[in-house]
Amino acid sequence: KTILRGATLAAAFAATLTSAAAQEITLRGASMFDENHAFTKTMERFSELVQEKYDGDVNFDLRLNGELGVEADYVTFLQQGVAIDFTIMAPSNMATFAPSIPLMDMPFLFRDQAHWEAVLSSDVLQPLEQELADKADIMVIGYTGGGVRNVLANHPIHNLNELAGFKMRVMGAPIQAQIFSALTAAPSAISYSEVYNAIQTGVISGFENEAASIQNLKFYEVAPYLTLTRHAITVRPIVMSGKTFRNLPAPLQAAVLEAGKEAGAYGRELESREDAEKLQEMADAKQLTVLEFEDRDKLLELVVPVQDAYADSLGASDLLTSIRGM
Ligand code: X1X
Repeated sequence: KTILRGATLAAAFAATLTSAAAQEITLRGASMFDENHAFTKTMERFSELVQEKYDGDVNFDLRLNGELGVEADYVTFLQQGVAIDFTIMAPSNMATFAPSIPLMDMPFLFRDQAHWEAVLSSDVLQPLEQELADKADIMVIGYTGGGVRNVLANHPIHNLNELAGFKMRVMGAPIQAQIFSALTAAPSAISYSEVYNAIQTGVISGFENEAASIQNLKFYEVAPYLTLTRHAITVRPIVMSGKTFRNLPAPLQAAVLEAGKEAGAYGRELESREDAEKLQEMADAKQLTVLEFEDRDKLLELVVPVQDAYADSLGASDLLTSIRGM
């Protein structure tokens, strides 16, 4: 007999399927991308690692290509404990449930790759994870990411003057819009699934993203100019619904936690290494024109007061100081 967990949506979209007779468990994951994207490969690695570490039967059902929606949908599913059990997602897409979590992927947080890796290998982000667990019942089981986010536009942008008034899409967390407003751009929060069409129809002139996703979803077709603002190195938690986790046998919980950490390290190495390669591939294929940005130091000056005010409003000034000091 198959038992479908969860609330209303569960009848149609069961997440963890437990066959009482066979004690067989299926964990469902979701990716907005195809099998070539680092997120998908990291979730596949996570599945393999869990199966290696756990003695019992556990199956994985990974849905690709946005079949189950985009991250803004995934966060609701995870919070409600329906449709999916785990995924990888941007903290800034979880802001509705946990206002502090976007601090970990706000633009200009990290000086460089070494700083980013030091933060992600430490437990400094634990207070933010705790808020996500308490308010959304979503657990961070590892950290991947490592893509560098740049501005992508349907026209060339070289400097601050040309960034002024740039109609761009940003992720849903208010801090994202605040930062790009401070840079004098004109940001608006638009669903990721609408970005391609919004650029094509002229509603916006571009957005900001990392190479892996620009290539995977072919955003260069509508926005072929990439300006190297290098404003963020991505932090992408591997997350699991608390409702799923609590239903797992203890040895499987242990396997999930270990596998999450290891898959995260795998994904960070993979996406960081592939980031420059993918940019080069798109440039070589003449899909993208890559432009230097002339005023990057000025960007930093404009942004720091916004970061400080945001951290202050969350009561997280000490945390921000700790991150900056690493
Ligand atoms: O901008 C977004 O919403 C997305 O950009 C990339 O595809 C990824 O970083 C993804 O996590 C999401 O944030």
